[in-house]
Amino acid sequence: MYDIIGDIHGHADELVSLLEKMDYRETNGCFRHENRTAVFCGDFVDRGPQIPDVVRIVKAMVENEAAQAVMGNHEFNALAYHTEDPTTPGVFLRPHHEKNKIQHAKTVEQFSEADLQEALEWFATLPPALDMGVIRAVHACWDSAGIATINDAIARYGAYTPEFLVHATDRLDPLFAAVERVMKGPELALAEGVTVTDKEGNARRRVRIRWFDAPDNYTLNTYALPAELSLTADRIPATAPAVPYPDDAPPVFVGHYWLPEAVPQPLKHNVACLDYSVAKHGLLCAYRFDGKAKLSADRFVTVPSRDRKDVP
Ligand SMILES: [Mn+2]
Repeated sequence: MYDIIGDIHGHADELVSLLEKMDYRETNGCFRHENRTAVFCGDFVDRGPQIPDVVRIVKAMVENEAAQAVMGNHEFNALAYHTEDPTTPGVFLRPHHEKNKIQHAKTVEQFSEADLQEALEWFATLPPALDMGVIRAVHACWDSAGIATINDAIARYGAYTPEFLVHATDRLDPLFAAVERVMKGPELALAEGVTVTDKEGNARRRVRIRWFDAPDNYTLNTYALPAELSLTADRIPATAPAVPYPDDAPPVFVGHYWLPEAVPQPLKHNVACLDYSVAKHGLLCAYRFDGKAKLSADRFVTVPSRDRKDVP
């Protein structure tokens, strides 16, 4: 059976606490459980204080078959950030402008150049999604067409090579849209002049959405994920980029959404997000899958962020 783990973002102490809480033990440099497998939903790097430690722990678990992992948008961004545009020397496929530099700064600071290179090589082996039959895992959105597009490109270019990354960062290329949807999730454009503030303090003109539900029973403020109470309760345009997740499909686990709640619960009976904002005074979160297709709030396990203000 599987223990699925959300965004870690360089919080290695919390990761070790969570693994130990679930009875994983470290032997020969690798955490493992005698009869369970960990599944990581991506976003190992950026933001936190112990990024190389997180990468070392997760990579050892994956390489020793104690865990599986999918790529998060932060690993994808790191690959593009460190890959030069083959046609324009000195220019990188993810531009080195201020916002991107700040988002990735802690990773660059904490790794030696050689260790960063090794980490990037490992990121390039991570699949965009995992389908184990009984469960599925993806960083942001289970978009079957997008996942197929990415897997086809991996087969064609041989992993996330510079050639793959050139196409994946070209806004006019179908691979760009596929990566956006699968690793970053579909987003809904807000009306002219309306913005929301994200966790990094950036004003955004688009919101992340409950892609797994059709928008019919929601209004704009509740269709946003997490809910954005600053938005109006307007109807949602029928063109909203939903990817409704079938009621009879196996449970799918995602990270990515920075959920603020203190008590995790499934987003619906077969969809759960495991990102409870450990990088912003929240929780590191896992789901202990017990074989039941209907997800349940009592299967979540959490560890508070060490920098939580309300915990001594
Ligand atoms: Mn994240």
